[in-house]
Amino acid sequence: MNKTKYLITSALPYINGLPHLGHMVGCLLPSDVYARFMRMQGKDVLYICGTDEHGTASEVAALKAGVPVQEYCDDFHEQHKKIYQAFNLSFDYLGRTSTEQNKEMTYRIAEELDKNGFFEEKTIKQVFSVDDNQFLADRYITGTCPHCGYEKARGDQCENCTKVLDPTDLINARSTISGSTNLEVRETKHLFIKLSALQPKLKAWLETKEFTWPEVAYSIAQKWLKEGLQERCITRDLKWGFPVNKEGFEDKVFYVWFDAPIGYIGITKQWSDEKPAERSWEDWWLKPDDVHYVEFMGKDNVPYHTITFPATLMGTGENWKLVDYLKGMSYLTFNGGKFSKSEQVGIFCDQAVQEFPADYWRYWLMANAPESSDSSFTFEAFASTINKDLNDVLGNFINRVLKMTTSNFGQIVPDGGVEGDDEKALYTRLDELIADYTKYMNEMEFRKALSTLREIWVEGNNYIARNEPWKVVKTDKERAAVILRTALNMIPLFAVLSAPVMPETSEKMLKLMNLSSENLTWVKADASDVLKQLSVGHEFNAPELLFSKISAEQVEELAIRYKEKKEV
Ligand code: B3M
Ligand code: ZN
Repeated sequence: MNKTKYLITSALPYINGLPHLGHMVGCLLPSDVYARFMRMQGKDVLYICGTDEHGTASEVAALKAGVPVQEYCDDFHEQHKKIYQAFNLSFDYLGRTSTEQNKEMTYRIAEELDKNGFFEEKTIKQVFSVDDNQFLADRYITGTCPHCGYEKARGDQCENCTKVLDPTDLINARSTISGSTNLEVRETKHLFIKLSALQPKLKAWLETKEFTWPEVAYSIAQKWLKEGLQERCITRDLKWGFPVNKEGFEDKVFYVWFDAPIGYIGITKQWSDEKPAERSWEDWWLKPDDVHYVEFMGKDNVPYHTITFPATLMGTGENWKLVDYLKGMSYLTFNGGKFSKSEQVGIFCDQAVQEFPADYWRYWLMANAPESSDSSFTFEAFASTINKDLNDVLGNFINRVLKMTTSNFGQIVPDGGVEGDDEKALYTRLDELIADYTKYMNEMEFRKALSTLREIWVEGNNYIARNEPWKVVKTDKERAAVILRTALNMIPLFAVLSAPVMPETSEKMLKLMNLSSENLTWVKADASDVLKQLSVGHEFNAPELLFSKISAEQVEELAIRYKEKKEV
């Protein structure tokens, strides 16, 4: 693939409430790591995210908070932004789905679909709450999932089995607004997108992804196709949303899942409107040939991104950019159970960065990313990884090398000696590992990538342990200079390789070595060259601890405070 423009999107988190670690690892963080990696590879990256603001989720939340929904969204957009900054997410633009730009894109796409005959008007039966005097769309209705029996399924989707639902499917339905069960079924007219008419085109396109997409993404899409695509209702009887731009539907709004993915385009337009010097949004969305588009999301969002959104774009007949690679993630559980906003179980991202530096979370979450299956967070596992990988392996290596060099040669890269067989063996080993690491990052195999990164750090420690410079220096100062010089050169190498995952730590490592962290580029040369880049006599700074350990007492206390364990 020789495309150089990389369009990268993270699923747009719902604005209601704040994201927890599950959201962070489900789309935000892996997309950031990938975007950083691609930029370091010299690719032309546009990395887009935003808040998903329409729909009943935000209306319900605003209602509970007792504020107008617009105000609620303005406030929470800022809160989301702060959290993403604290996690060092490097979006080129963090936009919103409720903007004029997104309205313009939504209208444009809807008009084309309509013109091409992919809309159908239907009078349907919807649940109406007599006590609330309104139709209960999507999350305004709660009940038991007819597929899996989950009792808190919402009208649009069951979060337990991920099946997409219709509000009338629910058993024992009740109003989310008032709890009322005084519900009636009434008739109302809506717009549907004829997915069935788009099925052949969609199927042909999806088949080209068979061996390239992760299993979780491809199989979900296939399952939908096999079941046969139904018409999907894309309008709602609500106030909050984009009013439908079609005669006879002025009192309805578009369904949130219609305008949310269009939001990727609307947000790109927001970005290009604010930064006129940059290329226009059309370069990324309407001239697809030189763009490679990668989407990140949790598995529950996969049907919308493999079926409904591509079909929507295809139906316009315009040459829209469709996703090339879809990274679908499984779930992160909290001590084996669900993270829950409503029950306040789990760790929310704003709390997380108050407990530990962002890089601890970034490293742990990526090393344990729920890729092929769910993974579970526990404070014990978290502490163990931080203590072993970051403190004992990486931190300890850097600290020892800087200290040993300082006490024997001063705070400079020492001169003398020539490298021997052990250095050559090290170069070979590092070349192999770096090639693997780069490959895994390119393939977005994050768990494998991170375990390889760790192996690279381990090589540093092994090299020191094998060569014992603290002993050698007493008898052969030239040899000790070679060993420490080689080890010192590993610090900037490790900083570069760690940068996509731990940007702050990488910067600190480079600062220790008096090197700039601006515009870092990926390792291109062989280790034999890379490990000679620091010139003899180059000064470095006094070591400072990069990480600190998490004690067993801390783990115990955190587990109780975050309700991982019951207090005894
Ligand atoms: N807001 C669901 C979520 O936050 C939804 C994603 C939209 S992506 C266009 O998980
Ligand atoms: Zn279910």
